[in-house]
Amino acid sequence: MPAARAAVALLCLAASVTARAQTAEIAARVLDAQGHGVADAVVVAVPSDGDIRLPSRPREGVIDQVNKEFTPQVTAILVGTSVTFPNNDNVRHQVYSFSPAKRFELPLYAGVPAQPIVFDKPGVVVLGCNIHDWMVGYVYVSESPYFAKTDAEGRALIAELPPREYLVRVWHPRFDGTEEATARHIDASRTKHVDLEWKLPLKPEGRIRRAPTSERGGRY
Ligand SMILES: [Cu+2]
Repeated sequence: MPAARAAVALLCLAASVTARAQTAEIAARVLDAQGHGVADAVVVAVPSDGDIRLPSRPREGVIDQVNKEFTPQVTAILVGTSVTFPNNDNVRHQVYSFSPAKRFELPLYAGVPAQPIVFDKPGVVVLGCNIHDWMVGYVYVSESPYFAKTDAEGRALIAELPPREYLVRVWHPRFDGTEEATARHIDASRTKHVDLEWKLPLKPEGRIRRAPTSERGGRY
């Protein structure tokens, strides 16, 4: 019965097109109090019913050390991601964190440490280096697979959201407030595109000054 088979095929095609068309996207914009775009903010959409399905494939990330800085300075990953910390400098680093979401220390090393660090709890992990006090990095460990980091203009896109309800939050290392206070509710089953904008008060940058450079005789 070719006609019946063709009808079934058409139905399947229609169903798959509908399923694909049903995903939504969030175009987020994060601004500071003066209205300038804020880079390195993490926008995360968490299903409101708390039913989070994590992808089963292994997840890997890299946080480099270049010119005695963490690169990138802010990294957003999904919970369960293994991260390696290659050292691209010709000095040794000793990377550590005291954050409750992940306490660890990589003994003084050069090159690529053998063991990656698995970030197995959601939260913010602040990175430091015991040798270079000014080195500060942040790992945002997301409980939800739907997240993105803002670009230099403060824009981030979260695409292919299944049609459900979400709470969308923002985090930034200098945000002067709680992540929970930024939460917005959206219903991705009713719309395909949502524009969200946040204006965040940011604390001034309070970075530790770098040690003298080697040209001036510093031993770092
Ligand atoms: Cu270091």
